[in-house]
Amino acid sequence: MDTTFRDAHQSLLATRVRTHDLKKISPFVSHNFSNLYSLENWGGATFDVAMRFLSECPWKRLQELRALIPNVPFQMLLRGANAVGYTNYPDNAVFKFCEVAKENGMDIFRVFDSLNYLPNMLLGMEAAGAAGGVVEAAISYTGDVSDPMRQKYSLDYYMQLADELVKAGTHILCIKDMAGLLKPQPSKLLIGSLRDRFPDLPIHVHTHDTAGAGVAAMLACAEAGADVVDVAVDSMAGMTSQPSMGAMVACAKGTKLDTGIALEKVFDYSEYWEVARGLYAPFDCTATMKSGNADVYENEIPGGQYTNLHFQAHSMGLGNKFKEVKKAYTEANKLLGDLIKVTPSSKIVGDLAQFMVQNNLTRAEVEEKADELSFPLSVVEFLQGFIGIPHGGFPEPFRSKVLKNLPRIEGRPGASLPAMDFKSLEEGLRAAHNDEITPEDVMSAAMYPKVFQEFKEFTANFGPVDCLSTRLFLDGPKIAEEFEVELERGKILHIKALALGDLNKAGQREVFFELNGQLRSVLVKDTV
Ligand code: 3PY
Ligand code: ZN
Repeated sequence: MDTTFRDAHQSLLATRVRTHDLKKISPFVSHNFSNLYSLENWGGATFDVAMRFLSECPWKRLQELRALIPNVPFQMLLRGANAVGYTNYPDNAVFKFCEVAKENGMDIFRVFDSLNYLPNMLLGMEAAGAAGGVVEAAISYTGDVSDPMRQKYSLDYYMQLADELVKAGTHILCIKDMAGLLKPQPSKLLIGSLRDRFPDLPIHVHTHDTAGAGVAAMLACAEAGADVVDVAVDSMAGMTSQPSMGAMVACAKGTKLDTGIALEKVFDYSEYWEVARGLYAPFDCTATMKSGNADVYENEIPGGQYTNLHFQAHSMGLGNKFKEVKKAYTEANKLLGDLIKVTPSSKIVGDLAQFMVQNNLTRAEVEEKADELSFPLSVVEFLQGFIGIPHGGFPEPFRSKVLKNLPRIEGRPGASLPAMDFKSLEEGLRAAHNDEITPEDVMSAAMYPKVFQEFKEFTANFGPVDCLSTRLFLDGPKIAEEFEVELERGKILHIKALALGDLNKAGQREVFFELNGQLRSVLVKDTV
């Protein structure tokens, strides 16, 4: 599977790649990579980021890519009962979300839960299956199955969970190694055991290359019987992203694992992404992060979060604090009982780690003063049971000391949430936006009410900015620059930026430009 359109840029470029740049390379993907198992191009953080930071509609992205790539299965990441959000939604919202995603062209739903909490996973699997999607249940991997000292997440733990998911009827079984912890030895052990237990079940493995052992691990997985492994095109691979497609294709060439993919095509694909990636330089983790790091085997920070934490530490001028944050992350994880760490449980561990660094607290101090400290809300809600129950239960006496008399949720959180009323949601949206509201819009509002509202207001104000090239979108035109904007096929605006007026009392400037040869001007708020 090629993750370039989703996880690779989520992990390297803060999820900022725009539909504009995905569309440009889509015909090439369609013509040259038709024997990919699938193309991961949706879900995870892309849904939120598309609206929040790119001011574009995630559904339109899916529709446009589907039209350009009709011949490769599309794959998305569904956070189980959290759908594409950060907390549990009512069950009917998850079901409806999958239904609309399937109608818009999604094929394969990789379903995981951030605690591997089975009831949450089953809910997501049912929703994807009821929508007619291919269900890929994903076990999030942590620890090291080849290390006899790491007993909490042992081979037996994974085999038992796999039994449950197979019993529940998953079409495909995925091992989701979100932090890149699978070395060749545990890969052989885990995938080999799954292969023996389920000879006919398709097995798919996901990893990140944070330590630099990704290609070796994926080769070991393939040799042990995995059917599909995840890679990203070379110029979008490595470090916290997936291992390199070119390296995998080359290593498998001429062996029984030969992919049949032409390396020259991978090089051309990579060349496109090398240039496109340059457009996103302000968001590129390589601005500060220069190499992979094997310390991930200790802190177990997922790929996307690793770059996020690194970026945060550096942007606060605390570059040297990153090491401290990583150490605190390891300690925070132990405090919380050694969790599976992936969105959103990874954010909870990260929040606790930052709290410890900011307040200069050790693990022993946090444990001792737990009843006096004012913990981040995410930590408190986790202990209340808002995202489910972790393997082995909640850590005691830590939980009781933090929660005191706060209520605790028993069992699956979504089961006690009232169903979402889509009809009244739609009516409210129609009234608020004086606009045609689609079933896709209703789902965007169901997932992210405030973000959707701001996205609609932005679009009403500024028009469809997804038509702009990425440089124009991020930087704006230079004075005297001429450019074209294609609103729809054949409907092209020719624009020339002419001059900027003085700042007025309202903080605005008059912007002069030519539009299809006519002189025009608009007042624009100067936010710089
Ligand atoms: C996400 O949930 O977005 C992830 O990529 C988890 O690995
Ligand atoms: Zn991932």
